[in-house]
Amino acid sequence: MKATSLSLSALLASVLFTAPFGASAAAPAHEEYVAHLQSMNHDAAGSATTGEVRFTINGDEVTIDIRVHGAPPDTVHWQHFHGFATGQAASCPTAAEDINHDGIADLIETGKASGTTMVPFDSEPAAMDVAHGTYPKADAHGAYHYRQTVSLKALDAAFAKAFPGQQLDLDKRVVFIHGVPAGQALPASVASLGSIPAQVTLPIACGKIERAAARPAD
Ligand SMILES: [Cu+2]
Repeated sequence: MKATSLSLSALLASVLFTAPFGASAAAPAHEEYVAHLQSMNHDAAGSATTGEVRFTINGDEVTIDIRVHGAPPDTVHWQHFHGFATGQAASCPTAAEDINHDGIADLIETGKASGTTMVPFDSEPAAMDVAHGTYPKADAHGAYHYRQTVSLKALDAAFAKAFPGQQLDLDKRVVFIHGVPAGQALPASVASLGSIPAQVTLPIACGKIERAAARPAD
């Protein structure tokens, strides 16, 4: 009787100790990336926008979590990652990007350092419809919290279709937050994309995406 219960507990112990290792060998990838948002163009925006972006990849799921503070209040904020479709790593713009010296680094001027608009953080990132997406709106205090979980496979496929031969390569991208109120006066020299008002595309914060130490899964 005693021998049986001992061998049973030995068996249980061996199952308990080996199972987690066996499970983790077969477990899907877990990766985290983070970007700390620094304000841009704060004189034109009338506020200093800061925040944090976190990407958590668990197998086929990628969760994008964006917390923003100090943005122009009661305003919709376009947000995307920008980058180069050439393999070059993007960086956040500096004062040197204000090519026409109007005191503002507009969206077009940021292209040299940060590349082009790539993936929108709207209600449907994998649809990659930058100009027609539904983006978050800051509250009366200029804060918002955006969180979306999307299929990594779907996002990869949409990205490869839009940028042939390129991969998401998060650690080569930067996150941009855009937008000041529609009625806000901006110099005529502030350029935008096509017919989209400069108030919509004005960059107000940027953060470089970096690989972060993965937190243990719960
Ligand atoms: Cu953008």
